[in-house]
Amino acid sequence: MKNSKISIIGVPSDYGQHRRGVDMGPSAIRYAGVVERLEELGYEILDEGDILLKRDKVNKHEDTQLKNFKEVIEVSTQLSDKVQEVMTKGRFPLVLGGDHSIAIGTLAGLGTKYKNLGVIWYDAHADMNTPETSPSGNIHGMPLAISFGIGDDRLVNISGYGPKIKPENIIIIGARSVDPGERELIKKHGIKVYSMHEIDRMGMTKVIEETIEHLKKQNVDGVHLSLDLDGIDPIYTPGVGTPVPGGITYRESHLAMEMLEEAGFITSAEFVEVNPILDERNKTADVAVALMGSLFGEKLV
Ligand code: EXY
Ligand code: MN
Ligand code: MN
Ligand code: MN
Repeated sequence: MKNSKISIIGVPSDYGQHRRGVDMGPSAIRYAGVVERLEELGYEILDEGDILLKRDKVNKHEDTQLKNFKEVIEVSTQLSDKVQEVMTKGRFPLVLGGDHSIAIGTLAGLGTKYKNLGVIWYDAHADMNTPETSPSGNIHGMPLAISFGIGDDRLVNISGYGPKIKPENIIIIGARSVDPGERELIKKHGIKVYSMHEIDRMGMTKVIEETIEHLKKQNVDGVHLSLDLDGIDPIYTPGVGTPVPGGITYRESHLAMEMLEEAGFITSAEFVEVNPILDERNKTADVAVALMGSLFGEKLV
Protein backbone atom coordinates (compact mmCIF):
# COMPACT_ATOMS: atom_id res chain seq x y z
CA MET A 1 0.00 0.00 0.00
CA LYS A 2 1.40 3.40 -0.93
CA ASN A 3 0.15 5.08 2.23
CA SER A 4 2.09 3.72 5.22
CA LYS A 5 -0.18 5.36 7.79
CA ILE A 6 -3.44 3.59 8.54
CA SER A 7 -6.26 4.83 10.75
CA ILE A 8 -8.67 2.22 12.06
CA ILE A 9 -12.24 3.41 12.56
CA GLY A 10 -14.65 1.06 14.38
CA VAL A 11 -18.35 1.37 13.59
CA PRO A 12 -20.34 -0.80 16.04
CA SER A 13 -23.63 -0.39 14.21
CA ASP A 14 -26.29 -3.05 13.77
CA TYR A 15 -28.97 -0.58 12.66
CA GLY A 16 -28.97 -1.66 9.02
CA GLN A 17 -30.52 -5.05 9.72
CA HIS A 18 -32.43 -6.94 12.40
CA ARG A 19 -29.95 -9.36 13.98
CA ARG A 20 -28.05 -8.30 17.06
CA GLY A 21 -24.34 -8.98 17.43
CA VAL A 22 -22.87 -7.35 14.33
CA ASP A 23 -22.30 -4.26 16.50
CA MET A 24 -19.55 -6.33 18.15
CA GLY A 25 -17.74 -6.76 14.83
CA PRO A 26 -15.08 -4.10 15.48
CA SER A 27 -14.22 -5.69 18.85
CA ALA A 28 -13.98 -9.15 17.30
CA ILE A 29 -11.67 -7.87 14.55
CA ARG A 30 -9.47 -6.06 17.07
CA TYR A 31 -9.40 -9.23 19.19
CA ALA A 32 -8.28 -11.15 16.09
CA GLY A 33 -5.18 -8.96 16.07
CA VAL A 34 -5.66 -6.43 13.31
CA VAL A 35 -3.36 -3.80 14.84
CA GLU A 36 -0.50 -6.23 15.51
CA ARG A 37 -0.86 -7.84 12.07
CA LEU A 38 -0.56 -4.56 10.22
CA GLU A 39 2.18 -3.19 12.48
CA GLU A 40 4.12 -6.35 11.72
CA LEU A 41 3.97 -5.35 8.05
CA GLY A 42 5.57 -2.02 8.87
CA TYR A 43 2.53 0.24 8.91
CA GLU A 44 2.02 2.99 11.41
CA ILE A 45 -1.39 2.23 12.91
CA LEU A 46 -3.60 4.68 14.71
CA ASP A 47 -6.70 3.12 16.24
CA GLU A 48 -9.19 5.98 16.23
CA GLY A 49 -11.58 3.97 18.42
CA ASP A 50 -15.26 3.57 17.68
CA ILE A 51 -17.92 5.91 16.40
CA LEU A 52 -20.08 6.55 19.46
CA LEU A 53 -23.67 5.41 19.09
CA LYS A 54 -26.56 6.05 21.36
CA ARG A 55 -27.96 2.64 22.23
CA ASP A 56 -31.56 3.83 22.57
CA LYS A 57 -32.70 1.63 19.72
CA VAL A 58 -36.47 1.68 19.55
CA ASN A 59 -37.20 0.79 15.94
CA LYS A 60 -39.06 4.02 15.26
CA HIS A 61 -40.34 3.80 11.76
CA GLU A 62 -40.87 7.54 11.25
CA ASP A 63 -42.29 8.37 7.84
CA THR A 64 -40.50 5.49 6.18
CA GLN A 65 -40.57 1.71 6.29
CA LEU A 66 -36.79 1.68 6.52
CA LYS A 67 -35.65 0.18 9.82
CA ASN A 68 -33.77 2.43 12.28
CA PHE A 69 -33.79 5.21 9.73
CA LYS A 70 -32.80 8.01 12.12
CA GLU A 71 -30.01 5.96 13.65
CA VAL A 72 -28.54 5.12 10.24
CA ILE A 73 -28.57 8.82 9.33
CA GLU A 74 -26.77 9.62 12.59
CA VAL A 75 -24.12 6.89 12.19
CA SER A 76 -23.52 7.77 8.52
CA THR A 77 -23.05 11.45 9.29
CA GLN A 78 -20.62 10.79 12.12
CA LEU A 79 -18.66 8.24 10.08
CA SER A 80 -18.45 10.55 7.08
CA ASP A 81 -16.95 13.26 9.29
CA LYS A 82 -14.46 10.81 10.79
CA VAL A 83 -13.35 9.51 7.38
CA GLN A 84 -12.79 13.11 6.24
CA GLU A 85 -10.75 13.86 9.36
CA VAL A 86 -8.57 10.77 8.78
CA MET A 87 -7.97 11.72 5.13
CA THR A 88 -7.07 15.28 6.16
CA LYS A 89 -4.37 13.76 8.36
CA GLY A 90 -3.05 12.00 5.23
CA ARG A 91 -3.93 8.57 6.56
CA PHE A 92 -5.54 5.48 4.96
CA PRO A 93 -9.09 4.96 6.32
CA LEU A 94 -9.66 1.32 7.36
CA VAL A 95 -13.26 1.01 8.54
CA LEU A 96 -14.44 -1.95 10.63
CA GLY A 97 -18.17 -2.80 10.74
CA GLY A 98 -20.81 -3.14 11.76
CA ASP A 99 -23.39 -4.04 9.14
CA HIS A 100 -22.99 -2.90 5.54
CA SER A 101 -25.23 0.18 5.94
CA ILE A 102 -22.11 1.89 7.30
CA ALA A 103 -20.79 2.11 3.73
CA ILE A 104 -23.20 5.01 3.23
CA GLY A 105 -21.12 7.04 5.68
CA THR A 106 -17.75 5.78 4.48
CA LEU A 107 -18.52 6.72 0.88
CA ALA A 108 -19.99 10.06 1.96
CA GLY A 109 -16.66 10.87 3.57
CA LEU A 110 -14.56 9.56 0.67
CA GLY A 111 -16.61 11.43 -1.92
CA THR A 112 -15.58 14.78 -0.46
CA LYS A 113 -12.03 14.04 -1.60
CA TYR A 114 -12.36 11.66 -4.57
CA LYS A 115 -14.46 12.97 -7.44
CA ASN A 116 -14.06 9.84 -9.56
CA LEU A 117 -13.79 7.09 -6.97
CA GLY A 118 -13.65 3.44 -8.01
CA VAL A 119 -15.55 1.02 -5.75
CA ILE A 120 -14.98 -2.72 -5.48
CA TRP A 121 -17.98 -4.29 -3.75
CA TYR A 122 -16.97 -7.80 -2.57
CA ASP A 123 -20.30 -9.30 -1.51
CA ALA A 124 -22.81 -12.14 -1.95
CA HIS A 125 -25.42 -9.42 -2.43
CA ALA A 126 -25.74 -6.39 -4.70
CA ASP A 127 -26.88 -4.08 -1.86
CA MET A 128 -28.87 -2.11 -4.41
CA ASN A 129 -32.40 -2.23 -3.07
CA THR A 130 -34.53 0.88 -2.73
CA PRO A 131 -37.36 1.57 -0.25
CA GLU A 132 -39.70 0.38 -3.03
CA THR A 133 -37.90 -2.86 -3.93
CA SER A 134 -36.50 -3.94 -0.53
CA PRO A 135 -37.96 -7.24 0.67
CA SER A 136 -36.85 -6.50 4.25
CA GLY A 137 -36.70 -2.76 4.93
CA ASN A 138 -33.10 -3.40 6.04
CA ILE A 139 -30.84 -0.54 5.02
CA HIS A 140 -27.78 -2.83 4.76
CA GLY A 141 -29.37 -4.11 1.54
CA MET A 142 -29.31 -0.57 0.04
CA PRO A 143 -25.97 1.25 0.52
CA LEU A 144 -24.63 0.81 -3.00
CA ALA A 145 -27.79 2.18 -4.67
CA ILE A 146 -27.92 5.05 -2.15
CA SER A 147 -24.31 5.96 -2.87
CA PHE A 148 -24.87 6.33 -6.61
CA GLY A 149 -28.02 8.34 -6.02
CA ILE A 150 -30.99 5.95 -5.84
CA GLY A 151 -33.06 5.77 -2.65
CA ASP A 152 -34.38 7.91 0.16
CA ASP A 153 -33.16 11.48 -0.48
CA ARG A 154 -32.05 11.96 3.10
CA LEU A 155 -29.70 8.98 2.82
CA VAL A 156 -28.56 9.89 -0.70
CA ASN A 157 -27.63 13.37 0.57
CA ILE A 158 -25.72 12.49 3.74
CA SER A 159 -23.05 15.17 4.37
CA GLY A 160 -25.02 17.59 2.22
CA TYR A 161 -24.34 16.20 -1.24
CA GLY A 162 -25.08 13.24 -3.48
CA PRO A 163 -24.54 11.04 -5.34
CA LYS A 164 -21.17 10.03 -3.97
CA ILE A 165 -20.01 7.66 -6.70
CA LYS A 166 -20.67 6.91 -10.38
CA PRO A 167 -22.31 3.64 -11.44
CA GLU A 168 -19.66 3.09 -14.14
CA ASN A 169 -16.95 3.04 -11.44
CA ILE A 170 -18.55 0.21 -9.46
CA ILE A 171 -17.55 -3.45 -9.68
CA ILE A 172 -19.42 -6.10 -7.72
CA ILE A 173 -17.54 -9.36 -7.05
CA GLY A 174 -19.10 -12.52 -5.60
CA ALA A 175 -22.81 -11.83 -6.15
CA ARG A 176 -25.14 -14.82 -5.82
CA SER A 177 -28.23 -13.40 -4.14
CA VAL A 178 -29.74 -10.58 -6.16
CA ASP A 179 -33.33 -9.36 -5.85
CA PRO A 180 -35.46 -8.53 -8.92
CA GLY A 181 -35.35 -4.76 -8.31
CA GLU A 182 -31.57 -4.91 -7.94
CA ARG A 183 -31.24 -6.82 -11.19
CA GLU A 184 -33.15 -4.05 -12.96
CA LEU A 185 -30.89 -1.35 -11.53
CA ILE A 186 -27.79 -3.33 -12.52
CA LYS A 187 -29.07 -3.48 -16.12
CA LYS A 188 -30.30 0.10 -16.23
CA HIS A 189 -27.03 1.56 -14.95
CA GLY A 190 -24.70 -0.94 -16.61
CA ILE A 191 -23.05 -1.93 -13.32
CA LYS A 192 -20.18 -4.36 -13.79
CA VAL A 193 -20.90 -7.59 -11.89
CA TYR A 194 -18.69 -10.64 -11.53
CA SER A 195 -21.14 -13.10 -10.03
CA MET A 196 -20.12 -16.56 -8.85
CA HIS A 197 -20.80 -17.74 -12.38
CA GLU A 198 -18.05 -15.53 -13.83
CA ILE A 199 -15.68 -16.34 -10.95
CA ASP A 200 -16.15 -20.08 -11.58
CA ARG A 201 -15.80 -19.67 -15.30
CA MET A 202 -12.98 -17.15 -15.63
CA GLY A 203 -11.17 -17.74 -12.37
CA MET A 204 -10.39 -15.06 -9.81
CA THR A 205 -7.14 -14.08 -11.55
CA LYS A 206 -8.95 -12.91 -14.66
CA VAL A 207 -11.73 -11.29 -12.63
CA ILE A 208 -9.27 -9.12 -10.72
CA GLU A 209 -7.17 -8.40 -13.83
CA GLU A 210 -10.29 -7.10 -15.58
CA THR A 211 -11.33 -5.16 -12.49
CA ILE A 212 -7.99 -3.38 -12.35
CA GLU A 213 -8.02 -2.74 -16.09
CA HIS A 214 -11.55 -1.32 -15.96
CA LEU A 215 -10.84 1.03 -13.08
CA LYS A 216 -7.66 2.27 -14.75
CA LYS A 217 -9.58 2.91 -17.96
CA GLN A 218 -12.12 4.90 -15.95
CA ASN A 219 -9.25 7.07 -14.73
CA VAL A 220 -10.34 6.77 -11.11
CA ASP A 221 -8.64 9.04 -8.59
CA GLY A 222 -8.93 6.49 -5.76
CA VAL A 223 -10.29 2.98 -5.17
CA HIS A 224 -12.36 1.89 -2.18
CA LEU A 225 -12.66 -1.80 -1.28
CA SER A 226 -15.93 -2.55 0.49
CA LEU A 227 -15.58 -6.14 1.65
CA ASP A 228 -18.63 -7.87 3.08
CA LEU A 229 -17.50 -11.08 4.79
CA ASP A 230 -20.60 -12.83 3.39
CA GLY A 231 -18.99 -12.59 -0.07
CA ILE A 232 -16.82 -15.47 1.06
CA ASP A 233 -18.34 -18.94 1.40
CA PRO A 234 -19.97 -19.45 4.83
CA ILE A 235 -17.76 -22.54 5.32
CA TYR A 236 -14.96 -20.03 5.99
CA THR A 237 -16.98 -17.12 7.36
CA PRO A 238 -20.04 -18.45 9.23
CA GLY A 239 -20.32 -15.37 11.45
CA VAL A 240 -22.44 -13.21 9.15
CA GLY A 241 -26.13 -12.28 9.31
CA THR A 242 -27.07 -13.22 5.75
CA PRO A 243 -24.93 -16.19 4.68
CA VAL A 244 -25.37 -17.51 1.14
CA PRO A 245 -23.83 -20.86 0.14
CA GLY A 246 -21.68 -21.26 -2.95
CA GLY A 247 -19.37 -18.34 -2.27
CA ILE A 248 -15.81 -17.26 -2.93
CA THR A 249 -13.19 -19.51 -1.34
CA TYR A 250 -10.59 -18.52 1.21
CA ARG A 251 -7.78 -18.98 -1.29
CA GLU A 252 -9.53 -17.05 -4.05
CA SER A 253 -10.09 -14.22 -1.60
CA HIS A 254 -6.44 -14.10 -0.62
CA LEU A 255 -5.48 -14.09 -4.27
CA ALA A 256 -7.87 -11.21 -4.91
CA MET A 257 -6.41 -9.20 -2.03
CA GLU A 258 -2.84 -9.92 -3.13
CA MET A 259 -3.55 -8.82 -6.68
CA LEU A 260 -5.25 -5.63 -5.48
CA GLU A 261 -2.23 -4.92 -3.31
CA GLU A 262 0.08 -5.42 -6.30
CA ALA A 263 -2.02 -2.99 -8.34
CA GLY A 264 -1.17 -0.41 -5.66
CA PHE A 265 -4.30 1.63 -6.12
CA ILE A 266 -6.52 0.90 -3.10
CA THR A 267 -6.90 4.13 -1.12
CA SER A 268 -9.43 3.01 1.54
CA ALA A 269 -11.14 -0.16 2.72
CA GLU A 270 -13.90 -1.43 4.94
CA PHE A 271 -14.60 -4.91 6.31
CA VAL A 272 -18.22 -5.42 7.33
CA GLU A 273 -20.88 -7.82 8.59
CA VAL A 274 -18.68 -9.70 11.08
CA ASN A 275 -21.10 -10.98 13.73
CA PRO A 276 -19.28 -12.76 16.59
CA ILE A 277 -22.54 -14.04 18.11
CA LEU A 278 -23.23 -16.08 14.98
CA ASP A 279 -19.60 -17.08 14.59
CA GLU A 280 -17.57 -20.17 15.51
CA ARG A 281 -14.64 -19.18 17.75
CA ASN A 282 -14.09 -15.83 16.01
CA LYS A 283 -13.39 -17.58 12.69
CA THR A 284 -14.91 -14.80 10.60
CA ALA A 285 -12.94 -12.03 12.28
CA ASP A 286 -9.80 -14.16 11.84
CA VAL A 287 -10.50 -14.41 8.12
CA ALA A 288 -11.09 -10.65 7.95
CA VAL A 289 -7.69 -9.99 9.54
CA ALA A 290 -5.95 -12.60 7.37
CA LEU A 291 -7.37 -10.94 4.25
CA MET A 292 -6.25 -7.54 5.51
CA GLY A 293 -2.79 -9.09 5.81
CA SER A 294 -2.82 -9.93 2.09
CA LEU A 295 -4.39 -6.59 1.13
CA PHE A 296 -1.61 -4.78 2.95
CA GLY A 297 1.21 -6.78 1.43
CA GLU A 298 1.88 -9.84 3.58
CA LYS A 299 4.11 -12.26 1.69
CA LEU A 300 5.06 -15.82 2.64
CA VAL A 301 8.56 -15.49 1.24
N1 EXY B 1 -31.23 -8.38 -0.57
C1 EXY B 1 -31.69 -8.62 0.80
C2 EXY B 1 -32.33 -7.38 1.37
O1 EXY B 1 -32.25 -6.32 0.77
O2 EXY B 1 -32.96 -7.49 2.43
C3 EXY B 1 -30.52 -9.07 1.67
C4 EXY B 1 -29.49 -8.00 1.83
C5 EXY B 1 -28.30 -8.42 2.61
C6 EXY B 1 -27.31 -7.30 2.52
C7 EXY B 1 -26.05 -7.68 2.99
C8 EXY B 1 -25.12 -7.70 3.81
O3 EXY B 1 -24.86 -7.55 2.25
MN1 MN C 1 -23.26 -6.20 1.81
MN1 MN D 1 -23.82 -9.30 1.76
MN1 MN E 1 -1.55 -14.37 1.26
